[in-house]
Amino acid sequence: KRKKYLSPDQEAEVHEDEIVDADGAKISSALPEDLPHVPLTTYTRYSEKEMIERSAAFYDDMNNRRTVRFYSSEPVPKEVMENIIRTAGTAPSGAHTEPWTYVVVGDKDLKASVRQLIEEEEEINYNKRMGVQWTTDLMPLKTNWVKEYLTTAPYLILVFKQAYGFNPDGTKKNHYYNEVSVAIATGILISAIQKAGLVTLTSTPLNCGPALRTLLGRPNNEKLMILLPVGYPAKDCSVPDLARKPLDEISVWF
Ligand code: IYR
Repeated sequence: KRKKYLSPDQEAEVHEDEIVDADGAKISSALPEDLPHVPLTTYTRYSEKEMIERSAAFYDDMNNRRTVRFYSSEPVPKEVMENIIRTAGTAPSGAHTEPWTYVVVGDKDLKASVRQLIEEEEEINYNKRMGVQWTTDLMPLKTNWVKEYLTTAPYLILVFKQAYGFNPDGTKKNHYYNEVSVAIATGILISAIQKAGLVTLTSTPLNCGPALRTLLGRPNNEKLMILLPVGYPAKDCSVPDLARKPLDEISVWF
């Protein structure tokens, strides 16, 4: 019986090369223990001039992003949606667990079911659950419980976090930092939508998670984080006239 030190303050016991916890249960690494490390071949170094141009151009593109609540029903190529989801899947995640499931709904009837479920719940949210302060704060944005975009937008993306996963042997797999990993991935998803020339809305349907999970047949380890309609803006689309904080208000430099 010998002890294996995993980190200075954490120890586990090793029996015949198996790591076991205090109760004798086997602990297996989610990634292969002999995972090879290979040279970084995907990095591109740019000149300072190129870096300044590229970062300024990307800022410009991202600064033109607006949250959109009015959508055209014009269809979007499925291949674009696939690329957007692939891009979100490039996000970093705790111990490379990739704790996300993107449920992409293009089916008309299913979008109608999602809309019905959310509007029923949101009416209660606006009238009872959110309270006067919250609904007053939202008044300038002119939002309410009627969510036409849920049926007009060609696609809805429902982002689920996987609170935990499963190893091939059926044991539970820890998903470290799953919430922040999914938040990072959603930021990349929004950027990909902008880059593709489409618009979206980061909506957070309150109290709808479990019912939507059931409707979409997702398992218990998944929790709805955010719902994004994706498409082109409606011809007469308007947005609130908001400004963003300048650099010196969002940063401190030493
Ligand atoms: N989820 C509701 C309410 C809502 C909440 C916030 I904070 C907003 O910035 C906008 C809306 C809705 O989708 O209407």
